[in-house]
Order: sequence, then structure tokens, then C-alpha cells
Amino acid sequence: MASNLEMQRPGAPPVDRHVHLFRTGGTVVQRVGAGSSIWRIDAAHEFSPSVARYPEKLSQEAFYSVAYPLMVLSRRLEERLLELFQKGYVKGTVTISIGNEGTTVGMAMPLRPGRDVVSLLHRDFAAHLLLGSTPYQLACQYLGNVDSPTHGREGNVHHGDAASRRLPMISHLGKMLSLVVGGTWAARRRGEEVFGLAVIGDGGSSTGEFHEAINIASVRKAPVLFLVENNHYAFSTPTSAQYNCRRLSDRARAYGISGRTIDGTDAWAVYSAVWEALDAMCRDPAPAILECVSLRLHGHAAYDQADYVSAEQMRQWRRQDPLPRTRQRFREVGGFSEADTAALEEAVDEEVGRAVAEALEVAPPEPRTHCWKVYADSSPAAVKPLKTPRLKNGSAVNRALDFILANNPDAFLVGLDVGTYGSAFKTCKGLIERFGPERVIDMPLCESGMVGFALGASQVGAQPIVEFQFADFSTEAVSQLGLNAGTWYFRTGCPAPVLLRLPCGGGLTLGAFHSGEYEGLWSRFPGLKLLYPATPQETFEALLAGFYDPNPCLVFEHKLLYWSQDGEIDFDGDLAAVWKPRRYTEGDCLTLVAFGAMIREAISAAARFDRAVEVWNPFVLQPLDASPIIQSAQRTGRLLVVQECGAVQGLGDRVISLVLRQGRIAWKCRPRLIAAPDVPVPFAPQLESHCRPNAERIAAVVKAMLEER
Ligand SMILES: Cc1ncc(C[n+]2csc(CCOP(=O)(O)OP(=O)(O)O)c2C)c(N)n1
Ligand SMILES: [Mg+2]
Repeated sequence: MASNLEMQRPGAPPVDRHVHLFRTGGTVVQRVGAGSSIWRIDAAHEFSPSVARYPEKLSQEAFYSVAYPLMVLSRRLEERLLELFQKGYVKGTVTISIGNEGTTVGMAMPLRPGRDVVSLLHRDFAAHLLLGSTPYQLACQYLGNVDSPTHGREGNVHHGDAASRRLPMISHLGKMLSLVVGGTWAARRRGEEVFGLAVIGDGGSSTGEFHEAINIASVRKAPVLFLVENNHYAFSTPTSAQYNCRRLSDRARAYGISGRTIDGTDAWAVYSAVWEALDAMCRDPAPAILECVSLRLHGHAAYDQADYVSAEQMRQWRRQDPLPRTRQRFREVGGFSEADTAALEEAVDEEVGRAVAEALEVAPPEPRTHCWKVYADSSPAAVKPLKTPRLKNGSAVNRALDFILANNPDAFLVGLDVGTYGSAFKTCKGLIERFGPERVIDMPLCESGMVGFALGASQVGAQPIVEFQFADFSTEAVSQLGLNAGTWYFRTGCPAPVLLRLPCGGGLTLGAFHSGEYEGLWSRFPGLKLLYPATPQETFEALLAGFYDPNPCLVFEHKLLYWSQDGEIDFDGDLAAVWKPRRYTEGDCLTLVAFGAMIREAISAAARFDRAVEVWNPFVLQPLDASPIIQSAQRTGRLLVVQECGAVQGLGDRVISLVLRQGRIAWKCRPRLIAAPDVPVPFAPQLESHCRPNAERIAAVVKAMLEER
């Protein structure tokens, strides 16, 4: 097989008399000793993908000839970064992988960059080098300069290359696992022969997402290897306080999958186990757990002296240090002399020095010229027009989903009970019959994992739609959606096209945990788009606009309106025109802004004042463009905002604030907000209707405001 890793036997023409390794920009040319093996590795970008990967299984000789240089490179570079941290050049912190290189090199070697879906952790430095990062890039990342893969936007270890499926971690441990499951599953669904590698620590294995992700992978048969790096500690907490099973791989049985525990300091053992796991998945696509028992030769991070680790334990760890052991194997199986090996190490040092020196020369990011965009550009193409007779809001949801699934083979819908049952509010009725169970998917009950699954799928070309059964349960996915999906484009430069549907709101006597709207909560996360339609036409438009947008878009569907609101759909297919506030009535005396089910109440109140009140729905709640509302208030001189939720929970105050700050308005009276009291939505019908604003309350305030001059 053609490879940049070329073993050259005695008698073959010499390739390069110079011994220089890992030149910045990645060129690696190495030659050791006359008459022994020589190997040549070209530019690192080329190098990483072209090391022989699965299904080829490297001989020990070929493996060690790559593994040892990589392990030395990783260690020396990290030591240098630690030094730079101590000198104040590197900010944040440095979590050190020293001691873990056997696991990281072994696990990354069989994987195919750009093809397999991978998420690495904060102690996987060498794996980044093997899967595509150059020493220079890594140095830039730690220095947070303009050449860093994240352009200085994100911290030291939160890097990767989402475009080539090396999904960058976020701090929230466990949260990346479900992305690997979604990415792997979705790529397989498109016919790609793909594996996933999802790495987690012993501490991270206690998170809920660990369970959610493995469970989803098992149920959906996603061939993902969950590799647990068990280094005996989570920060300072020993494993005895972390879990109570004998081995973490024992948990595999609970998911009906295979689990194995190996010595993570033995790079060849890790490589072989990962290769074998992939090979098994090739025959039977299912996830597996591989626990690699590793160690940590430093504290948790640069600032931690690890005085909670006993001296005896540390001595034992030092004896197990994978680097000298790999060096020995490298020499034994490769037949390299001590002098050749030392020359290799010296050249690695030189290269680390060169990469770091070059990175230190690079300018820091410049705030004025920095790209601050949190949204991927959307250039919505027109879609087919649609015209329907009168239908209910709930049916408009169904028509929109039908339209999307029929016209986009890469679209799929996940949710709880969205399949045969047709979803809790029947908005998905009939979809599974039309599009099948691989596109209309009943998920296990795990909102965070479900959103992560969708986000991961969106990175391999799929177009996921997520239904939360109730908006209230979206709070289960706050970090996954708000922090991971919301920041995705900003951190990676890659779009994250996921449509999320949130049946929301009260008025159905369902109590505090089934009646929330949560548009206020979700508006607090940069990078998310929010739409809140109120009519069948708006519902159809919002779902299509959100679906075709390349960013995570949340559509709030007020449950009360599913059955009680009807109207025609007459959509001309112009998606760009959808993103604007909606006006329902014209009036000269008062601007009345309402959200969701309050719009109907507002229109009913406005009807009591002859052509005086102009009713608006901001419709696009994030990014919120208040200018049409400001123009209206400039004409009327009065602003009243009505929301169903409590004053601090919704966006009414934000609308008022924007109008006050951005508009030059000759106020005839001060702006007002009508909201529920700031209490949980109460259950009993008498209590709930007492809390919810209604047309009578709105009309009374309108009357009072109109009487003011
Ligand atoms: C959800 C979450 N809680 C807390 C933290 C803070 N934190 C960062 S690393 C760490 C320990 C992780 O231990 P482990 O998973 O064993 O990985 P290791 O650092 O040992 O490689 C903690 C608690 C976090 N990153 N994420
Ligand atoms: Mg640990």
C-alpha cells in the first residue's frame, strides 16, 4: 500500500542523508543508520492520514516506528508548553497528558482522519498530532494567537477540526460522547463505512451523558468505541469515590455490548485492542467500551502539585511510564541503535523548538479585525410554494415536517414517541408511515443525548430535526444546546444546522413542569436562533426557515394554539422573507407587542378600540430586530408588551429596552409590560387562569394608556 510511511530495506537507494524530523508545516523526513530501516514521512497534513490505518494492521515494527517518534514529540511539546505557561506566555491552564501517551497514540493510529468521527479529551495531545494537527498549530492554540485553530476563541485543549470530523471538546465532560454517536450513525446511514471514537475519563464516566450516549449507540447500533482513559483520578478524586464496580468496562453488560479492560500504558496493546474493536464492529456494527488503565505523571493541570497522590503510587507510576518502555520496543523491533534513537530525539527537540519559536512570533488576535460572527451565513434558497385550505396550527406543523422530509433525503426527525404514536400532540401523525423508522425515530428518553446526537449528525451532512416532548424538558439539554450547539459555529467555523421544536406554554392545566415557554432562557445563549409563530402560516414558515438555516434554530409552538388556532397556509417559498416581525392590525395610538398565545388575546383586546391599536409579534426572537416595532412606536407614542410568562422569564422587557434604547420616541405615556407573576405556573384551572394575562386585562391597560397624554 502506498504510504508516506515507507520502510526501506538495505540495498534500496538512500532517501535523505539528513536527519530532520517534523519540520514546521509538518514535513517529516527521517533516516536512521546505514543499512537499517529508514522511514520517510512527508508534510504532517499528509502524514497523518497516510499512516496505514484500519483495515490494514501495522506490524509491530511499523507501529513502533511511528508510535515512538509521536510519543516523544507529544511529550517534549507538552513539556515546552508547560514551561511557557509557567513563564506566563500560555494563559488559562495546561492539562498534561504526560503518562497517557501510550493510550493516545495507540487509540488514534487505526483511525482514518476525515472519515471516522472522533472526539478527543484534554489528555489526548498525541492523538491530535496523529489525526492532523501540526506541532506549530498546537503551539499556536496554546498561545491563543491568530494562527491557532480557534483563532484565540477557545481555551487550550478545546481544539480539533470539526470539518474533518475531529469534533472539538467542550469543558462539560461527557457532552461530546453523544455527538460521536450521532455523527457515526448519520454517516453510516448515508452509506459510509465509518467508526466512532469517543474518549472519556474515569471521572467523566460518572456523568449522565456517558449513560445516555452509550445507550443511544447501543439501541441504534452505532459502531462507536467508548474509550475510557482510567488514570485513577478525576482531578483529586480517586476512583474509589467515583464508582463502585470492579472495572468500568463491566458496565458494558448493562448496555448489551462488549467491554474490555487493558493496560493503557502499552501502546501496542491499545493499538491492537482498538484495531480489533473496529474489526469486530465491521462485522457487527455495535458500540463497545474499552477501558485503558493509564496514569498521570503530573497533577490534574499545571497548577496542581498532586500532593494527594502518595509517593509510593507516584514511584510505581514512574516505573510504568509508557515512554521508556516504548523506546525500548522501538529499538528492539526496529533494530535501532542507541545513537540512532538519540538522534531521533534530538531532531524532535529541534523541531519542537522551531515550532514553538515560530508560534511565539505570531501576533495575538486583534479585537477590531477579529470575526465575531456567532451565526453561519445563511443564504436561503427559495423552496416550493405551498397553499392549503384552512387548517389548525398542529396540522401546519405536520405539513411542514412532511414537506421537509419529502424534499430532503438527509433530513430525519428524532424525539420521544414521534414514531407510531405520532408524538404527544399528534403533530407527527403519519410521518413514520410515509418516511419509515430510519427517518422518524423514537429515541430513548434522554434530551441532552438526543440534542448531542443531532448536533453530531449535523456535522456529517445530515439535517436533523429534534422534537422536545414539552419545552420544559429542553432544560435537560441546557449545556448541550446552549453551550455546545450554540457556540459551535463560533468555535469551529462549521455550521450546525439543527431544527428544534418546543411545544410550549400554559392554559392546559398541566402544572409547573409542562406549561413553560422558556424563550427567555434560550435567548440567553449566543449562536441560537429563536422563532415563535402564532398562526398556521407562521408555523409553517418558521419550521421551514429554521430547517433551511445553517444554525441551531428553536421553534416555539404554543400547545394551546395547536387546536384552537386555524388559518390557511399560502407560502410563496421565499425563505429570506420569513425572518421579520409580523403585524396583525393597524392603529395610530398604541403599539401592542405580544408573544405566542398572547397574540390572540392582544388582537381580541385591540378589536375593542377602533383602529387605535397596532398588534405585533416579534416572531424572530433571536436575533431580535426591533426596528419595525420601533417605527410603530414612533408613530403611536405608546408601547405595551404582553407575555404569558413571568416578567423576569420572558422577552417583553427586552423588547421595551430595545425600543427605549434604539428609538427616538415622543412618548405619550411610559411603556408597560403585562406578564404573569414570577411564580411557577400553578396547576388548578382557577389559579392558572388567574396568572395568565388575557384580553380583559390587556384591554384595561390599553384603555388606561390611551387616556394618558
Ligand atoms: C461536567 C463537568 N463538571 C466538572 C468539570 C471540571 N473538571 C474538569 S476536568 C475534571 C476531572 C476529570 O477527570 P477524568 O474524567 O477522570 O479525566 P482526567 O482529567 O483524569 O483525564 C473536572 C472535575 C468539568 N469539566 N465538567
Ligand atoms: Mg481520570
